[in-house]
Amino acid sequence: MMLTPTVVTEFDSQASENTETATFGLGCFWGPDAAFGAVDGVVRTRVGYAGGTKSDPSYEILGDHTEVVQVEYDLEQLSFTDLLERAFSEHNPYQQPQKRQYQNIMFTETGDQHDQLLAFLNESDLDRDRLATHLESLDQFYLAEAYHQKFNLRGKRWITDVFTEAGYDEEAVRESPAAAKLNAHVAGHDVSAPFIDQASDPRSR
Ligand code: MHO
Repeated sequence: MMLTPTVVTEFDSQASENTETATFGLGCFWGPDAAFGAVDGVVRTRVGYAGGTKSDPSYEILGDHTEVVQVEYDLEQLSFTDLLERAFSEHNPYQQPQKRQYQNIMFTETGDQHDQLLAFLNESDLDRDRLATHLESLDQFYLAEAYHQKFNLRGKRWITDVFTEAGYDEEAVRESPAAAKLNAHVAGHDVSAPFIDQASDPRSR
């Protein structure tokens, strides 16, 4: 299936509405944005800042916040525990980067997520005494600037032109399930979506 404006809008209109969000700090947020976008059952991704006290942080004036990815997932296809497994495979839980900007933090947003986190830690073979990853409850998530969202799509005109033609503005691309899959695909992740086979740069065909 070719990547066309119609394919994109149809894919997006079929996205599950039975979703919840999960938020993780895993270093520079461009990477986990793409890694989680690849996961079946992940409907949307967005990047932002959390974990600090400064109000309205920005990339330039981050204050005490950390870069985070917010993952919106289909509750029929994925559990918070599934995402935790993925998040722990995306970082070294026994080390923290020096910069607060890049801390590894597993946030929980609900009591149920907190219960799943405790169960996950109990059942995993992680050495709790050496665990450096922070466990926090999410206070507030601040969206990052548009130019950080779906960063791997930046400059990929053969993709972004399709969204423009479909009438998407930057915010709509950020919220697009198709864009999350394409962002993961161009970052090199295995993605299953009907338009992915054909989604290659025309210059490399
Ligand atoms: N400035 C670094 C990290 C960016 S990330 C959004 C880089 O260009 O790789 O913090």
